[in-house]
Amino acid sequence: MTTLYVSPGACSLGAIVTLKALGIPHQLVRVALRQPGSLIYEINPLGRVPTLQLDNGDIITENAAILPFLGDLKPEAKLFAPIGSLQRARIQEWIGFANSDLHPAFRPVTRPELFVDQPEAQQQVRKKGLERLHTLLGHVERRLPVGQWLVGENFTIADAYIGVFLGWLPRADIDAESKYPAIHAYQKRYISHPAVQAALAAETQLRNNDSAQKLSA
Ligand SMILES: N[C@@H](CCC(=O)N[C@@H](CS)C(=O)NCC(=O)O)C(=O)O
Repeated sequence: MTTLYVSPGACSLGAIVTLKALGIPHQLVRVALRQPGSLIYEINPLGRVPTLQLDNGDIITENAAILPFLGDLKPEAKLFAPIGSLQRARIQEWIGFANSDLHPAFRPVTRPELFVDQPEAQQQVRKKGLERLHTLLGHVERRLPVGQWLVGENFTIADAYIGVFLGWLPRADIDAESKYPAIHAYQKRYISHPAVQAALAAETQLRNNDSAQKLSA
């Protein structure tokens, strides 16, 4: 069975949402991050989630590869778009932005110790990181279509992915409701989407039950 290695609360949520939206039978395996000896290092040398393992044992890493791969398995679900279409380019545009800009922009804010040792220097890194995060969020805020998903009327893999990070604003002490109304409204729609609900429920199950490291669906 297709296996997705995940960690509740991490960016693997976007891949779980995609599996749920596509209705692909799968198994979720919860792994510990940044812990020597964790199973994830046997599957992905970088020790990162999401990591997808196909029935034949092949491994795919990186959201930017996993999400389009899954989307293409079921074109009729319209989570991705046909080769050569502008819509496909738009979806990839958002995925590139999430992967290269939005996701990494959280690190200096939430984990400044990755960059510098001194506490005062960490505060400075956090401050500069927050400025950059706000610049990127301002871009998202201006580009979010009202009452629609990111690329038209269909919920796509771009939504599955970006929605994860827009849900992380409280981690950076950013109040979306007062500062980014379009993001706030979008996030409410994202959370209500049935696939997101199913993915969050699965994460809760994995979190709550120590023995349920694996979950099949
Ligand atoms: N560009 C990668 C980033 C994956 C990534 O950094 N995942 C984090 C969780 S959000 C992780 O596994 N961190 C553990 C580590 O870096 O050791 C992707 O989008 O798949």
